[in-house]
Amino acid sequence: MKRSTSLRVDPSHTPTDRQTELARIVHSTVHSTPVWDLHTHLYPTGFGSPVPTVSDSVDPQGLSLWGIDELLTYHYLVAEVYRVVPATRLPYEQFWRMSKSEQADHIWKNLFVDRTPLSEACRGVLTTLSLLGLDPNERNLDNHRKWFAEQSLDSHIDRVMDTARVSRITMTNAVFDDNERERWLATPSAGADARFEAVLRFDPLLRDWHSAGPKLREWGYEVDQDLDDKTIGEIRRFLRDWIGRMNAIYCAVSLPPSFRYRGAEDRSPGSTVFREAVLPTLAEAGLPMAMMIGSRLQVNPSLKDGGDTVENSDVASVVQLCSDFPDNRFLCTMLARENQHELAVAARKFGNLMVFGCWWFLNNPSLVEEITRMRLELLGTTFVPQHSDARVLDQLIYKWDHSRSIIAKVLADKYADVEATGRRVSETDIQRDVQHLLHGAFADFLTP
Ligand code: RAT
Ligand code: ZN
Repeated sequence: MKRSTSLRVDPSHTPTDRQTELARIVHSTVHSTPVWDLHTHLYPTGFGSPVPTVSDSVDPQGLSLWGIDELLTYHYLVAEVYRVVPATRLPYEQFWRMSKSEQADHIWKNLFVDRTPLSEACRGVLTTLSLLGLDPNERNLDNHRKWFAEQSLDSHIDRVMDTARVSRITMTNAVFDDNERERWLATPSAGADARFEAVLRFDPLLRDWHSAGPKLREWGYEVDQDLDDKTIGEIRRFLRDWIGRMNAIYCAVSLPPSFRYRGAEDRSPGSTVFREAVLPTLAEAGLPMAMMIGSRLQVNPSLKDGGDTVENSDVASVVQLCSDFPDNRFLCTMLARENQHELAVAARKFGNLMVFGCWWFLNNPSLVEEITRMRLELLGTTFVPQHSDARVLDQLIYKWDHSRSIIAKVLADKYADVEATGRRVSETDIQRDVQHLLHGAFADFLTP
């Protein structure tokens, strides 16, 4: 049988005209297709903002972060500036006593002016400024500050979502955080913004029942430390109340590398709460459970949010949960590079497992490329390639711009491989696949 050879990969690696054309279509489709960002730490205006502007009132404890000073004091950059100006020269307590603007000036000078901003977190600030029409070559922050102060948060949210082509932002709503919980109670409509969706996050419930229990009691739930039937019922009521109050689209926890789930005999408090209270409540509500596994907290507490690290986790526990709870759906991301292959293989075995994102220390171009390529090879388009984890609104711009370029690069290679077999890939095929990766896989998993 005669086969077309025109699309076979050129051994000299010079792309054929068709490969160049394919890459062009894929890049433009990936960059223009709206994405549903399934995990961020962003908030609508209803949660207040500490960022001063000419039009918004300042709420010093407000949760909605944006603007140049917040971009530069992102915890990824605080950790990086301590690589070049160590604590022996600037003690941590002194840094934390500085105003936000002084911290930002310190980071700008040391990472962006005195050195080439090569790291991914530094490059992200440059991309963000550039795509907002600001000059990334400024020696000081005066002009950037002036520009941000002239914006209003509400319209800036629209501008950023438009620039990043983010159609929906998923929040992380930590019910054990007093500042956040009290805002939901005081202003039940705080989360009511069509651009945002809520997620009920309750790490202490699974990580530290001994501190979570007394909190629940304080909030009016009749729980006992020893997890009797009545206590399980009360934890379920607590979850139902907060799912309803937030109108949460899923529930989430971050779990340590040491997290293990060993089935029905596993009587540890965390596993008992998970098995008997959390998962039945979620199955009943029809909501997925997101597990972000692998961050070891506070190995250097002086860095605050930047003080956590990564360690290998246990994919077997995820497999056990997916197998033991077929009526539950699990979203899962893991922090260690070493866990990625095993997790993708687990997703081949369980339809109730959706792998998502290249989380935190994995959100670097080299690792996003490797992980996305491997996932496409094992899972086709049945995974969510990325989430932003943005803590500062403007970060949506760079996190999505950088991730989209890599997703497009990997997809273009994969389409070329498909075409090398003689099978044609149409523009409609590409649009359907990209829409699925950036929106549909998650949306379908929410409402199967
Ligand atoms: O990526 C981050 O900013 C981390 O500090 C965490 O917030 C992590 O993403 C989490 O959700 O726990
Ligand atoms: Zn996060």
